[in-house]
Amino acid sequence: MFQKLLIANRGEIALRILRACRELGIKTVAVHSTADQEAMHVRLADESVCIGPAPSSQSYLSVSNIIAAAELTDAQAIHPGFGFLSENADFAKVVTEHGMVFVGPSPEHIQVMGDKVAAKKAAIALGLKVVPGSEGEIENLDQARELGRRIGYPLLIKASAGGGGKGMRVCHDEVSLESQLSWASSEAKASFGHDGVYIEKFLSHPRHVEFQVVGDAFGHVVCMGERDCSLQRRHQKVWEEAPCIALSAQQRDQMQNMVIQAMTRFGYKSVGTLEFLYENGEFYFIEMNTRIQVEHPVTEMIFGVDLVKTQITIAQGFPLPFKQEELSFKGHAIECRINAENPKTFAPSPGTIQAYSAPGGPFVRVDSALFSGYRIPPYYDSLISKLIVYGSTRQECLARLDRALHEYAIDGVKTLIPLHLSLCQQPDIQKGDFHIRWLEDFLAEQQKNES
Ligand code: MV4
Repeated sequence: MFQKLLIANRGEIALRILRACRELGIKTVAVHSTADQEAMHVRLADESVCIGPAPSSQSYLSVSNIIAAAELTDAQAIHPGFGFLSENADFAKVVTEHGMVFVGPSPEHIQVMGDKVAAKKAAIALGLKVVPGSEGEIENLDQARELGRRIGYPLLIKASAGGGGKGMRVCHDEVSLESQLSWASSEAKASFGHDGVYIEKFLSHPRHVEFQVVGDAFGHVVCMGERDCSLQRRHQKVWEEAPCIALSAQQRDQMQNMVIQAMTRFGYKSVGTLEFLYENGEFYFIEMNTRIQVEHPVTEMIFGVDLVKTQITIAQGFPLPFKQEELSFKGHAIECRINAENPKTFAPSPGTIQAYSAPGGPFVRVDSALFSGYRIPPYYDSLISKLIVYGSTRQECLARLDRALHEYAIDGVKTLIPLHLSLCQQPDIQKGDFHIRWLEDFLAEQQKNES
């Protein structure tokens, strides 16, 4: 059992972890930059340590400062949250080498899934279907040409070191293949310091569907269904749902069994998410995230499971507290990401919260570290709150979401609340009829109508 855990993060996820620890009887250490002196996670933790100046490179990303803070406070474990050091295999290794527990998977599992080509190869070896494409990195133009003739255009060129959409390039015909390849390769070199690229068949209007898995140290793996995260802008998710209404119970069952089998073979331990593109009734694995994700609450709501507590107890060496047969979901949940941003331009809007009043009532959850008078620093991610709403049906969930958004008052900064309110009114959203391009198309259409 851990007596004390250090939270190597900030904002709402630091609070989320802190709450899980409190319920488990684990003392918490918050770390913070000088810009976060007044932050809620610092106030609520049992202890706190300042780990450096405002820029995250010198604080939340500083491995040595975080390790020093953990040693200073005698923490036995470090929870990385998401972002920052959460998918840094070296950090996970260093934590272990200092005799502490990293609350996450092994460095080896993080490493494999962090390299997109290695991840795809691993997925194939584990029996998952992937998007047709090159087996590894592209060696030369002839190889790319041959692939294009075999699988057909359009193609998508992706950076092996990429992820999150950086260094991707669509290629519509063989004529432009050479130039697109060199574009993608230089972009990859510039962004990631590695110019390797691989090629896939380009799927034009898929949904982004991701499956939540949890594995323990005893070789048991469970799957808690899926989330539909298609509504995103520039690879930033904006709205997430569980379940994905496009799936039949049979399809879900089949996919769950596939990912359970794959992750059991992989020996995966901790929470994780397998991302798929879903088009024309088929799933194609694209990436795996080896961390707790921003949108985990929608799964918690429909399964009635605390994923963060489960993640921590597994890291402590306890077995999974449930079998797959004991898991089932009910109803529907939606999460809206509320960023401190202009809802039309998405320009960041840091500043002071002049007045704050969160929505309430049945089946409404707000994961946020905001309070009245809080100053949102300009240094970090603009996510300031997640509004998560549950309904026994999707329709009820949407009506509740709309009323909760109307209740939510955040004065002093611009937020995405007006965007979410308008999304609630869109017929496509009400029908659940969308894909990964939908939101950007909608925003472009809105702009056109305004000018
Ligand atoms: C794709 C794709 C279409 N076809 N792969 C975006 C980032 C990375 N996670 C993979 N991504 C995509 N891969 C093929 N073969 C479209 C995307 C994509 C996307 C994927 C998930 C969620 C949002 C997206 C937005 C644009 C493009």
